[in-house]
Amino acid sequence: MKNILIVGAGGQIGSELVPHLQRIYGADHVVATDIKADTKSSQKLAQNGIFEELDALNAAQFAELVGRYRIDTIFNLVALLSATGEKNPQLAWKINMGALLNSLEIAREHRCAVFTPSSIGAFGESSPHDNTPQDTVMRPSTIYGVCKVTGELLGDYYHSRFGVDARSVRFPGIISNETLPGGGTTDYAVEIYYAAVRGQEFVCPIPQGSYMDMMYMPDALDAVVQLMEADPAKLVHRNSFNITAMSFEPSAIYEAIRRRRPDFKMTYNVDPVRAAIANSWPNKMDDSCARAEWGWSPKWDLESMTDDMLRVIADKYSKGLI
Ligand code: AKB
Repeated sequence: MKNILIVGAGGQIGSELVPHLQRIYGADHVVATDIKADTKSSQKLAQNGIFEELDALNAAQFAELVGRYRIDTIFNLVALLSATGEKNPQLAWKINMGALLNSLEIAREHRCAVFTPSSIGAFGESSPHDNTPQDTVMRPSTIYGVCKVTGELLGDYYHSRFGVDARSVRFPGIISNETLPGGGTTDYAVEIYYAAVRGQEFVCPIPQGSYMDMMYMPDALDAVVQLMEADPAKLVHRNSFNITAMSFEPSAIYEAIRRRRPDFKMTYNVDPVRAAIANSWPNKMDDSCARAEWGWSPKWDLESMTDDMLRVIADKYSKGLI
């Protein structure tokens, strides 16, 4: 990777992936783009490096930027997440598939590599829920999942048909302290830390006992770079690799926080849409193919992540930054 373009850079993953890539490849080699230039995260990206306003559905503008900056690697992070997608499935399809198709087509024309995340959301009720295999039944019940499975197939198609170096991981819920996620089913595992630091009771929308795979952002960032730098000859799979760092259900994260903040309180007000989505997803994926093919090995678990999340968020809170 020499010159990198990130579409949808202002979101939860992009706002941390951009500085991570800048540290490794140099700020002059990373172009962050987002549909809105006036959000807090876009303004921060613009202050710290190259930023361009880009609607990923505008193929001509997208291609012009790829040509102008001599881009060789595209990171497509544009997506409506699982719960938001259910509110407007047609829009979710238009945005999620439109951004991906443009990324792959422009990559074909300009000979770029492409990273685009898939998700645990690509699985469904009929997939095995425990130790969900890399290759198994994938019949998701959400439009988000339908887009993810289609995207995985498209990535492999562009690779076999046109030689586009398309790679992807199935991300679990990503937990981070820079930019909040929005509209996902796993968002509760981020929001709970903010409530704990603010001294508020947390009302959990996910039912007790509903296990999902999760990962702390530093591991997610390492995964992306490690996969994109992996020797292609060693990749049996491409789109997309199961990766996970931990699996827990709401009472486990609540207890982890309570061990550090004994006064913290959580109650449940289950959101039926999110609950149904969570229950259709894996409890825990088998990520042995990622470990074998490109050395995936997460560093953070629930305990170390909880220490770090509470420390970082409390520090921002004490400085009035959140
Ligand atoms: C969501 O909850 O929709 C996302 C995901 C797991 O893909 N965080």
